[in-house]
Amino acid sequence: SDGSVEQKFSLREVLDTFRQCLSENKEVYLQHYVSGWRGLVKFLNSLGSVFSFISKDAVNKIQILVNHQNGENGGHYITVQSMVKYELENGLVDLTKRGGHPESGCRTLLRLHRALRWLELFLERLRTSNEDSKTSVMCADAYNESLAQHHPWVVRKAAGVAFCVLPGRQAFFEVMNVGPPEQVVAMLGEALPLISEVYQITEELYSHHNMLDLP
Ligand code: 1Q0
Repeated sequence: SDGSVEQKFSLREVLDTFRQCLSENKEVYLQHYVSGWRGLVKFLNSLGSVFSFISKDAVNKIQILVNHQNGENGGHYITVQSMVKYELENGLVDLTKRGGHPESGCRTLLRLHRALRWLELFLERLRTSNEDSKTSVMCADAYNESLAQHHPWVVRKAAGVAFCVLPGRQAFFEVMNVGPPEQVVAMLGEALPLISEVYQITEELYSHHNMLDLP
């Protein structure tokens, strides 16, 4: 390696942050969750300005969570579990309509959580794709199956336009910065169960607290 790799996106790094996300008793560390998203945003930014309306929203949500972590109650924002407990017990979550807590950790994380499902579906498609597969189609299919259900028409339209200018499969694999396609596929095979587990744990927690539709 040539010393410049640190600044570049690396799928391996993102994989590592999602690995670090899970504590021994299967709680999700907020700090690593946020780092994982930072890495993905770095990747998204490298794809060009068409994607900036997406990365801006992601960065905004990341920042809200970081502010909670650095705030005076930051001690409660160590894991997703402790955050949920703290915000619910203290009435810090708008449960049915937007009101006094438009930037709760719970509603903010829920948006990233839904996007994580998109990521899981997209990466699984990439993993099992062949040379002729189109990234735009894989991305759109994954989106329609997940995030799109939570987005209004105008956002779905804009997302559809952005997907059309995604680089092809080979270029995509190259920016992942892992090595030849076989290695990318292997790395995806390793990353997916971790992403999936983080997703499942969060999904169950939110479902348990009836928080899957936070406004
Ligand atoms: C590679 C192409 C990336 C495509 C990302 C798909 C997601 C499209 C989402 C478009 C919507 C963004 C505009 C804002 C929407 C918000 O209204 C919405 C709801 O929030 P709120 O406050 O209004 O209730 N926000 C969201 O739904 C959050 C969306 C976050 C998306 C974060 C995407 C980060 C991108 C990652 C690129 C990953 C590349 C994967 C391959 C790399 C291999 C590991």
